[in-house]
Amino acid sequence: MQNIKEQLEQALKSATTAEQVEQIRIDFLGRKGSITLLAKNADFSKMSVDEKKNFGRNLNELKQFATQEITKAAEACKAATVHRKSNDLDLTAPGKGRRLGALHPITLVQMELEDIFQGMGFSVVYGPEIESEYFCFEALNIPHDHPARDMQDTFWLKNQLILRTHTSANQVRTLKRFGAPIRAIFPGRCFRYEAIDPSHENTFYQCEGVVVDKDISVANLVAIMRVTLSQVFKRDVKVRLRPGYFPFVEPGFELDLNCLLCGGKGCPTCKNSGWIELIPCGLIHPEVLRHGGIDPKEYSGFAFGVGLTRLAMMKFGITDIRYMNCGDLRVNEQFSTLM
Ligand code: FA5
Repeated sequence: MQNIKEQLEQALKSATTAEQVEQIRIDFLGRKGSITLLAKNADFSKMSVDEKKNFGRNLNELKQFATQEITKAAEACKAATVHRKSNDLDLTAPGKGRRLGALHPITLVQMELEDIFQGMGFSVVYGPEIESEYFCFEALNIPHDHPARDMQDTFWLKNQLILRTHTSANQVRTLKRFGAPIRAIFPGRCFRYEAIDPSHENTFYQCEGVVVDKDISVANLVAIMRVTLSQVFKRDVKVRLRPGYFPFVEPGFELDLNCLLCGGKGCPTCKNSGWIELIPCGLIHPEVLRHGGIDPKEYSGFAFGVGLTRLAMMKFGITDIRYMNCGDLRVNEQFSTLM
């Protein structure tokens, strides 16, 4: 018994894991363990009464000792494991479970435009993406035989509604709702049934703007555009107007930006012209004002339609429009820190 006790103490000293302690329990107290076999193999017939008593008492003490020591060792192993695990936990390590997204480059530019225009007293108004033919075309003086109303250019829904092809659809809605005088921008998503290439998408963003007040002229339009673009590109910019045709403005223009890359000398980006076509605009057609419930004899106004997607591409140097809708977070992550 003394031998077995010493063997047990030795074994427990070198055990470091709960599994090793469990094996020791099996080796000593299990069905075939050395302590269990002591009792099974004892030849009581050859023992005196006193020897039997002694044997029984010593065996019980050994069992108790073994049980106690093994339990102690098992608890010590358990505590050591918890301690080891909590030591592995580094509360200062950066989180790795959740990945935060980033704002889309178009959203960044939209938010910037909203700030700039709000600073000039404009309201921001959002219109519906699903529109009626009336607001998208008819109220804007776009006749029935105009190609924009063709199935080839417009997504028609089954209920005769359409996906708006431009944010100009919100002009008459807003004039009807708020009346004159008004300064407002309408940023939003537009849809055209177009073949996709590096500069054309079927789903893109525009930011429309209108100002209606007394004595509004082309000079006001140019001033607002120049201030806005200077703030967007964070430097003084030059702009020019060329004639352009849109049925809902008269006169209509294409506003060009002096090329920021070559300073107007001519480069591949501006196709050697020194100018980049940027914002279609013009004075609001009297017919459109009338649809909006505004008397064109009393009020005049201007409207413009910035291609927000293309503006974001210019601002961030994105060369292919297809990155914009690809849904890959790696695209977004590159721009959120640049503003
Ligand atoms: C219009 O949509 C007019 N509603 C703009 C306007 C507003 C004129 C107010 C006058 C007064 P346009 O079709 O040119 O015009 O589009 C305006 C801008 O939207 C373009 O300059 C371009 O930047 C952007 N755009 C048009 N089609 C696409 C497309 N498929 N993909 C990406 N951007 C586009």
